Amino acid sequence: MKKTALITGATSGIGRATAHEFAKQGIKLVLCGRRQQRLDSVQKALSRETDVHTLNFDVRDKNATFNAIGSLPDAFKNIDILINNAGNAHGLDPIETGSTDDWDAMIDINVKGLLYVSKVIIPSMTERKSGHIINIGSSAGKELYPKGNVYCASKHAVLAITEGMRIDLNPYGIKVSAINPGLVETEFSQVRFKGDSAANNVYKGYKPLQPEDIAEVIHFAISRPAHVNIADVLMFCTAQGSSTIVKKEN
Ligand code: NDP
Ligand code: 8X3
Repeated sequence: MKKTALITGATSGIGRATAHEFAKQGIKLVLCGRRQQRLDSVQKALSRETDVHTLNFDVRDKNATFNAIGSLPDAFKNIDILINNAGNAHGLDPIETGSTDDWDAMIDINVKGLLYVSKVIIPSMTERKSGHIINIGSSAGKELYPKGNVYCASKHAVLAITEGMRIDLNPYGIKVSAINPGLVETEFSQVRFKGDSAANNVYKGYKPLQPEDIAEVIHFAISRPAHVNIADVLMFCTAQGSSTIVKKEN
């Protein structure tokens, strides 16, 4: 039987590339995001390859998240694979001048949003004693960098939650993985810098990871045999040595 995957943040970047990768493999898709036009266009692009259902909700809104996922039609409601990908950075400021609105956004989306989505889906996995949850963490979840403070904290939390899930869901045979990329060329920096031109320089002078690179590794993780769980992956582009070391051409 075809597996069903729910991907948050499927309107852009890593989530959208993962939707394309999964569609190639015939995996049924529940694609989530807030931008309806994007959801419609991804659905249109992939419907020839697989069955696609879209859900428009903001992961910060607990009730909207519960209602949207709770409304899934029978054909899509048994989620086998959950990709907790929705997330972003807001601002790059030292702790003493950081904006509390930015802090709220990162904690609410990257941490609480991931928990809300998981909260609705986990019961159907524990009931069926199967499932795979992949949380998209970051190299920022393993290593701090200057001005990364709250974004890094949110991704450290994602890694702690991933380990906690793996321990608590162990009796049910549910796989839990974290995929942690370094610099990936997506809309991430446009969001972080709020459209400021600083975003344009982030991926210049070297070849960053592409969203498809992450999607391939996510697909590798979900396609291992039943006894294998890829628990944690750290991915950098070749030019990146650490969060603060990137070899750039002049
Ligand atoms: P993008 O900005 O390209 O994609 C972010 C996705 O998250 C969009 O589809 C967006 O959809 C969705 N999203 C954002 N906020 C919300 C919200 N409040 N409710 C619902 N959906 C939301 O960035 P990436 O693809 O790069 O980011 C995906 C994940 O990868 C994030 O968790 C990020 O932290 C992580 N990551 C990114 C790296 C990078 O360098 N790019 C490196 C390491 C990790 P919409 O706006 O339609 O709601
Ligand atoms: C995104 C990678 O280095 O911009 O999580 O934090 S970084």
